[in-house]
Amino acid sequence: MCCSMRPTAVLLIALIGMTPAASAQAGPVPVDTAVLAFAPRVPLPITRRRPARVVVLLEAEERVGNLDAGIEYPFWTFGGQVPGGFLRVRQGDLVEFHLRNHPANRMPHNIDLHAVTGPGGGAASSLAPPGREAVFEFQAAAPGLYVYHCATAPVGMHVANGMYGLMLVEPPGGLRPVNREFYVMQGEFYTDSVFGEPGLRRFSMEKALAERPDYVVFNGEVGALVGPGALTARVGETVRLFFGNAGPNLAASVHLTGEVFDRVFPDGGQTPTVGLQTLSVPPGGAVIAEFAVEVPGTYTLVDHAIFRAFNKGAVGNLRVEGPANPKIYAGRVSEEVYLIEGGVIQTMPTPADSAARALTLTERLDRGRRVYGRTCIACHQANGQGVPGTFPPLAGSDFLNDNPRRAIGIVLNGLTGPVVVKGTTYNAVMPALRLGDDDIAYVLTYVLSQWGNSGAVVSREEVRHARLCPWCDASVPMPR
Ligand code: HEC
Ligand SMILES: [Cu+2]
Repeated sequence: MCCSMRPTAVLLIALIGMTPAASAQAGPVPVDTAVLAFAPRVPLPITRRRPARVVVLLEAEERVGNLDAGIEYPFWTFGGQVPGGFLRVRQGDLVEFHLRNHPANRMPHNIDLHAVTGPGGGAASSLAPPGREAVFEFQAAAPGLYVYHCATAPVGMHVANGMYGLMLVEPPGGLRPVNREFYVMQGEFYTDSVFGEPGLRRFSMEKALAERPDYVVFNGEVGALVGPGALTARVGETVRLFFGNAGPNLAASVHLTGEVFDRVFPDGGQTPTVGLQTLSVPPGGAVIAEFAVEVPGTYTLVDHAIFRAFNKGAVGNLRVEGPANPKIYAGRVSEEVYLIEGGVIQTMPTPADSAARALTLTERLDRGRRVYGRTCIACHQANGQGVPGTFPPLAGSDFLNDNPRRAIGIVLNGLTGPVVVKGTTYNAVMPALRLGDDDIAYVLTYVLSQWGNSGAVVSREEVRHARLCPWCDASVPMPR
């Protein structure tokens, strides 16, 4: 639920007045129009050199959006996106905060800003039922980077559904200039299904209580910072990352592969630490990390609690372009992005799931492409070309095309021991994959339709048959 929908959605912050001390020096009251930027964007630095009254309009909006391709979730948001708009003010500003609750919403909402000194961070003063607006004022007294979030009961559910964002209070002199600034926020999603299952998902209280998210993502969506969403910079530039962790449960271990964070302000505070590798960011915490990029290539931002990265979504990319820098790094420059592997790898198959409606061949191929993209691609690669010596190719595989039904057993039960594909012997392990009958039929039909393969079609009946009667085909191993 990110940048694609409303990349530059803008909320107004108007300067409508000045503190007495400021207006003494001021002349005519300046009218400033600033924006609450949406991730990964950050509002421009404050150039004002004195405090002001800043009016903020932020609207709570409940809306269905994408948690991943083909996977929807009923998000609750600040400003229509997850994370909510990034608010940037200056130390000493008086913030007049208007929280609106969209009339089409069903829930009351409020806001707790960690930058606020006062009860509940503003929560009690800002509670608004659908169709109402609450207004309160506070002084941005202490510089730093702060999380804000909804704090309406059940609090955890409002946070888990996406109601959070970051607020930066700049010190009077501003932050030191950099070339790029990015806004990234980590959050968990607890659903009524498993990672990668298409459809409209719902919040699972059971999993939230058990602290077992299906998704851990950056900026509200699997892949928000991958491919066209990747962060970009050029060799020689300096980058500042504003990283927040919404939780609601898990501490983040923020790491950027191939980079050292030069200057870090732990918990968004005032004293920098130099030369860090992995940043601990608690739920409800944030960090400012600055670094120079010296070598071109694709860098990967992860939660280094690594299953969250490769299997639950917490991966993003920073693409650095520019001339090579052999003094610092002389190896091959990687252009490859890390791929999400998903959570379906298991040792034992589960019973068939049955999605009823018969799909057209085009629909089945489309489903198959998705299953491939979240399951097989991690090993067999984007165009089925495999990895020499490790993962056999599916593209033009004589082994596959000679006996497509044998492949059903391979996906169901895994494969180990020597296998000859296009004249080369592979001897590795493919784990059994926890996929339903339909998905296995779709993915094999898809694979067989691609990359010079035979075009054979695999039906769910054949898959069911193979599952129920694995010994019917001697090439399929017996289940344990
Ligand atoms: C974790 C890595 C991994 C994943 C994920 C994976 N495979 Fe494999 N696959 C392998 C390995 C390794 C082999 C070779 C096993 C051996 O040497 O016995 C293999 C072999 C095969 C073969 C037979 C050899 C060939 O090239 O024709 C087929 C067919 C196949 N996989 C299909 C799939 C499909 C379809 C998926 C997704 C639903 C999938 N695999 C997911 C690792 C994987
Ligand atoms: Cu709320």
